Amino acid sequence: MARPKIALIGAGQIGGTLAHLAALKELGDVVLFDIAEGTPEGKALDIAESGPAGKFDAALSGTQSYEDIAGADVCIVTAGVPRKPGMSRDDLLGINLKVMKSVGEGIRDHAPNAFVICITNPLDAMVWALREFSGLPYEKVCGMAGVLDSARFRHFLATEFDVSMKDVTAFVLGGHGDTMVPLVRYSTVAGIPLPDLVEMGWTTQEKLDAIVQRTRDGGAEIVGLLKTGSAFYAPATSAIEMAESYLKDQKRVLPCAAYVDGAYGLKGFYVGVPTVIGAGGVERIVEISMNKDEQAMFDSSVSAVKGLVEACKGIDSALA
Ligand code: A3D
Repeated sequence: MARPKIALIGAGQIGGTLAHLAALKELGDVVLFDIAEGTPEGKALDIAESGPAGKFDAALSGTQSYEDIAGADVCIVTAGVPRKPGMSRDDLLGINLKVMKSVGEGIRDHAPNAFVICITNPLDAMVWALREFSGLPYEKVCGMAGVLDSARFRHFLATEFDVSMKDVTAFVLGGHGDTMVPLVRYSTVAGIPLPDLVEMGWTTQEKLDAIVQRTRDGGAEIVGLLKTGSAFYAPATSAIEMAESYLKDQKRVLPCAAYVDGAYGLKGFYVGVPTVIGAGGVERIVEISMNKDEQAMFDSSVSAVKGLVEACKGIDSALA
């Protein structure tokens, strides 16, 4: 059987890391697409040359032509511009919306059967736009943010408790932005919810609150340290986890930006919710119950996402 084909649209910091991880994990052959001439070709060749020492079999190529993504099983989209210090994700809206138009049309024309994972910011609005421009089924287009935000939360918790991150589960819902909702009640160490761990004296409520805030600010913390560009190792690893679940029909329960059509009483846009990702794409949205405070945080996150989608619709008519 032929290897799956993975098209990476955008060969920048995240795109290059995605290509390396996909090759190391032998998820399939990789095509890197970018408008910057030489960048995708150079990264593809460099990673291909690491194959003998890295002990993987995967074909890698770089291109400026959408024809080369033909028949892709998975497309991961990072094309666009990342944040600079002092910028919010939302500042990227206008410029990256134009990019989503060309990328969406490229995928529509050449890889209409692909499972598409958007990473470009502002995430919840860009994945909505990408779906609109590509016209692909809603369940085949989703956004990566929740896996990353939850991974950051898990990392901070594992460090605080001095336990393996493998035993820490955590849920972060809502939009990928300052209003994201780390759900403390649904986050556990080996099944023990965080509030119980506070009672057991493993940490204090103050420390837990600080970890929640650090998770919300996780992207900005890296932007501040790097000074040019934003995080790329953890975002790429998170998207690869989603792609792998699709390609291997693992049916992992992963938080991602999914299209809501009635779930959580919401309709008509993308927002971060727990999902099941398998061969059908986003096969299911898991509806958890929220208490009053959690619901209020989720509602405010949803209204921030809706505002961005409305702003896109305004610019979108100008792009038409
Ligand atoms: P960067 O290294 O700048 O790569 C972006 C690439 O996109 C560059 O190589 C550009 O040449 C290319 N590009 C620009 N326009 C086009 C186009 N029209 N078609 C094809 N390629 C194009 O950025 P990055 O890889 O660090 O980040 C990529 C995106 O991911 C940014 O929008 C970030 O804000 C976003 N991001 C999202 C998360 C989430 O958790 C959602 C995390 C980190 C970064």
